Amino acid sequence: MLTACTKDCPDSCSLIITKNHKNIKVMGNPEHPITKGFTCAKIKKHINRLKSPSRILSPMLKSGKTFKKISWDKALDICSEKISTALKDDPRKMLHIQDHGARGVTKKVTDNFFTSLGCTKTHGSLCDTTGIQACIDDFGALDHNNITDILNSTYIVNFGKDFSSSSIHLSQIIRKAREKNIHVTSIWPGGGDYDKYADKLIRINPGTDRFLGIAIIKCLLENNNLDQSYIDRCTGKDKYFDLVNQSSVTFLSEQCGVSVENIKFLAGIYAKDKVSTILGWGIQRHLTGMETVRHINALSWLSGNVGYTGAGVYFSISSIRNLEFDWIGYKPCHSLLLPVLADEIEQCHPKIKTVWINCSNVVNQAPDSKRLFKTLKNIEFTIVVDAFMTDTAATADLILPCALMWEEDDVMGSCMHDYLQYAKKVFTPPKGCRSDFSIAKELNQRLNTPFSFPKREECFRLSFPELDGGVSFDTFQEKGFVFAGKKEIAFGNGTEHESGLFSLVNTLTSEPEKNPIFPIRLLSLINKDYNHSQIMPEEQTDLPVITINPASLHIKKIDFNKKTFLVSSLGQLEVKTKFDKNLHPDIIIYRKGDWMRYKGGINALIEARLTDSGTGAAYYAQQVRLEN
Ligand SMILES: Nc1nc2c(c(=O)[nH]1)N[C@H]1C(S)=C(S)[C@@H](COP(=O)(O)OP(=O)(O)OC[C@H]3O[C@@H](n4cnc5c(=O)[nH]c(N)nc54)[C@H](O)[C@@H]3O)O[C@H]1N2
Ligand SMILES: Nc1nc2c(c(=O)[nH]1)N[C@H]1C(S)=C(S)[C@@H](COP(=O)(O)OP(=O)(O)OC[C@H]3O[C@@H](n4cnc5c(=O)[nH]c(N)nc54)[C@H](O)[C@@H]3O)O[C@H]1N2
Ligand SMILES: [Mo]
Repeated sequence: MLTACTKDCPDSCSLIITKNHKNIKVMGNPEHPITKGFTCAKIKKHINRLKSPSRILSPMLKSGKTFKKISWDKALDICSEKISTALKDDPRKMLHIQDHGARGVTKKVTDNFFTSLGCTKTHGSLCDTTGIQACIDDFGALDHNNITDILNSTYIVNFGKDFSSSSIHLSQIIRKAREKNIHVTSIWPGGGDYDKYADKLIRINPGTDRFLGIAIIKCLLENNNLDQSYIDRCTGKDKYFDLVNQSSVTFLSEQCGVSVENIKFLAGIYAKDKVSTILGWGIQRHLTGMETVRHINALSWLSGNVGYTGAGVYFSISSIRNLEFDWIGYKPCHSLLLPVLADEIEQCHPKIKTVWINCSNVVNQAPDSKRLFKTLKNIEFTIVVDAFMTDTAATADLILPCALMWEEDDVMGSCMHDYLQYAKKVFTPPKGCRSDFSIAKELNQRLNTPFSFPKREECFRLSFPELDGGVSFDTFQEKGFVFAGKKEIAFGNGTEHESGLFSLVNTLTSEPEKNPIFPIRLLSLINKDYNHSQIMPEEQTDLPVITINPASLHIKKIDFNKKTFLVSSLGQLEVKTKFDKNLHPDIIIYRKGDWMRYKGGINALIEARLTDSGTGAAYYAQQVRLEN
């Protein structure tokens, strides 16, 4: 059966599921030009997730220290009573949190239902808003060339994208590019599978790519290799070139830890090649994440490597840009900043009394998990819609068990390519589990609000765009995917600012002083095998693992035969240690996603701090040490 993946991942694959007796097989759809017939590790694991013995199969109401099963009727009565009380009093006393546990049109409609109630929502994100803001400031919009246009470049420069971990379909494009003799240089702090997808690796001090960006510009300028036609189409030139002139290449090289030789090498590429510049999302999870993305955008623009085939910067695109949502309407609402949620809830006026959380394991995935856990626990009534007893579900007064991917129909786009996918329901949800959409719909009936819930298929039809060639919704549904892109090349006629000009960044923030108490930078990165925290409890039997360079001076006194603890200003976690001599000696890598309930949960050690965009979480600014 044809379906698709709705997980929070740029690849947004079209899939084929076959059932042969008890044997279920998931394959990538060979017809889909990006999926190309193969899938990733996390998709294969999803089948087990659907059948997991840990899955919650009935609504559960908190009773003393445990939960007791209750009927859906009773559960929905409680929800409507709690919510209508809050709404009558002041709708802002109810908080709705929804992230991207699963994506799609029905999730967006569900989200909008809560907005329509006038309740408090969240803004900012745990993911990508820092980089998005940088791109909007520079280019006036978030956009990039069609992803396969990378194959028309003559060189690829990759700032911190671990292709095979976060996007194996992009790694396939990179592999194809290398077969065409397009070379790749990756700039990274060490670790991961970068060596498999690069001709040259350049190790950088974590969080310092902004210095590298401006150092390359300095070399280009000295050799008269900037593109005058691009310089002419910029705003903010005086301040930017002041920054360029202020520091020497030697100083900038020291700041980022990249040799002058390698800086000149990169300048040579930007001078002579048609460059595709790829920006991983890790670079924007440092305190100066926005500035970093802006400096790399400036490098691409000023060297003339944006706006035509083979040349462009790739951060991301909006996954809903090819869907129509005008029919949904938009209502401004009171909202709290997600990356610093505990603070925001505690300081909120009016005081939050009821919370509804769906598609999010916010306690586990947002920073300062222990504090957020307590904050949510202290709220009068918390409702969590999830399929598992996550760190977030454990704060609930009422848990509603949800249907998961492939147990409901949905339609979704991608934040990397311009295809829409139809995710067809393949399995009946277990008795007792319901989709977010149907839960919200029933709640709406009980609350008797003016919000009108179209039928599921009606939502899809209303969101389906008018396409060149007139492909109908029915054809799309039958084929499982459709191309909905509007143009191949981004910024071909200048930027999307009204002036058409590129806006140059005007700051270069210094690095903070070294921290003698916590000398190691903690990079808490995604896990190849799972989407974020979507790991089943039965798989979480071992201690969390960290990776460090065996030559790091910071571990000289550690006896790895004894218990080892990762320590930050917020607490400690017992860990197992692996070694990787390619890692920057001042970093530790932790593959995030395991839960506090099972001796994991790295966000309990990470302080809630905002990046320079004011909307993103600066996870990778966290300093730590190891102890016995
Ligand atoms: N398997 C799997 N795939 C996923 C996800 C998942 O959970 N699991 N999640 C999806 C989602 S929502 C997202 S947002 C993406 C995230 O995808 P990515 O952005 O590709 O991955 P991250 O691991 O978050 O980013 C960290 C990368 O940035 C690099 N890095 C960190 N700091 C620096 C720095 O200062 N400079 C440079 N040059 N590099 C640096 C690290 O080496 C690391 O490889 O992945 C998506 N794909
Ligand atoms: N330390 C650190 N933390 C990070 C990051 C990092 O790099 N470092 N990266 C961040 C990034 S990029 C992201 S995108 C966020 C992700 O943060 P979250 O979106 O909170 O991530 P998930 O762990 O995928 O949690 C989603 C939850 O939704 C549930 N779920 C799945 N499908 C459905 C459904 O259909 N309905 C309902 N109601 N629930 C469903 C899952 O069981 C799961 O518990 O985390 C961020 N957290
Ligand atoms: Mo993300």
